[in-house]
Amino acid sequence: MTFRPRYTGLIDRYRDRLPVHDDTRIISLGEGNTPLIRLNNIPRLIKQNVDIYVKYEGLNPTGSFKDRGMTMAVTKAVEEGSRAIICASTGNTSAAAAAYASRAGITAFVLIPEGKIALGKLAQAMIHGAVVIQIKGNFDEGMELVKQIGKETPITIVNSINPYRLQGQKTAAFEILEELSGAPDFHCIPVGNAGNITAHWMGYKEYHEHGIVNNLPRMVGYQASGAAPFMRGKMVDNPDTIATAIRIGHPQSWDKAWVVQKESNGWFDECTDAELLAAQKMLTEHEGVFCEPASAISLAGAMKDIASGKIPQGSKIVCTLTGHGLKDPDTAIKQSTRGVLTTDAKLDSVKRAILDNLK
Ligand code: AN7
Repeated sequence: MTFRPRYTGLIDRYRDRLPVHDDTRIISLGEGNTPLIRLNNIPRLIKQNVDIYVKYEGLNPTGSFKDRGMTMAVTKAVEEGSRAIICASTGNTSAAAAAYASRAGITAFVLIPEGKIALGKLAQAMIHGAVVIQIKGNFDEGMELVKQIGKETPITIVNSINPYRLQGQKTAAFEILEELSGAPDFHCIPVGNAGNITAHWMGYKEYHEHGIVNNLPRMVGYQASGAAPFMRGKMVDNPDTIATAIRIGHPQSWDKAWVVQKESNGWFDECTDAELLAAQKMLTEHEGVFCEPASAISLAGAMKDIASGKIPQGSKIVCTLTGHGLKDPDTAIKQSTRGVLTTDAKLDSVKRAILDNLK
């Protein structure tokens, strides 16, 4: 019997494509290597002849794709002698920053918008011991404050304006290319600050330029209608959506994402909260995959663009599911149709509950 070496995280796996040295102390929690799941039921349900895969990034150590960038950003912060990191966050970045900071033995300061962060993410930042600063403002205002603090103090910013973040995140594209032995026709992805769409395109192009694959996907970025600066063609000052992760009106990678759109011959589109919630539910009920509301916008958008013919029949599509559904238990419980049945602890009562609910 032969044993494969233990998976120790994406920096170790893609060491020669990432900015690390042989003696760099790697701060890792075993991130990356997430499943690419082929949807078996949804294409049939929507009566479309397409091949859809979901890249389930919610299975990273802190439950979102942010871990890919955070392992790199915190590794470099520690290498450069930093003792503290800071970020503004709609939730997932703060959870990842908090976890990787405790792994490294440094301090994380996180600025979050008061009342607009999903419960699981807040719990993560708190339990990992981050200094959680709730501001009476939105993500965009928090981001401006963090940039000021970055100028005035030696604290390292770990938002995606930190270039190491995108380096780590590009590895998601490597994994997809390896698993599919080439690029999908379309890559559909939620867009908030637009760091992730930018990082994926970097990863796709890198393998293409090195001749590892010979095709590239068209990148399609989706935003929530109430927070869709790429659709409006300008910044949005009061973004709002139930998908709090992407409640962002001033994307930090604005210029970079427009380049991605042009180079990949892709496009941006928007979905309503009702559409993204419906997609979240469809994935849970028909595929057994639980992602958070913001993540489901990739599938919601893809389904719209398939229905309209913008994504043609026969296409191979990858949708990134950026975060785990457990991040936002409140929305999940509100979305559940069946609810919970309460009965006496008696055989008859339980039997009746079962018989009444047989499919
Ligand atoms: C689940 O945590 O910006 O377009 O502060 O948590 O790279 O910003 C989160 C973003 C998509 C958007 N899906 O990615 C934060 C934060 C989920 C997210 C996005 C986020 P970008």
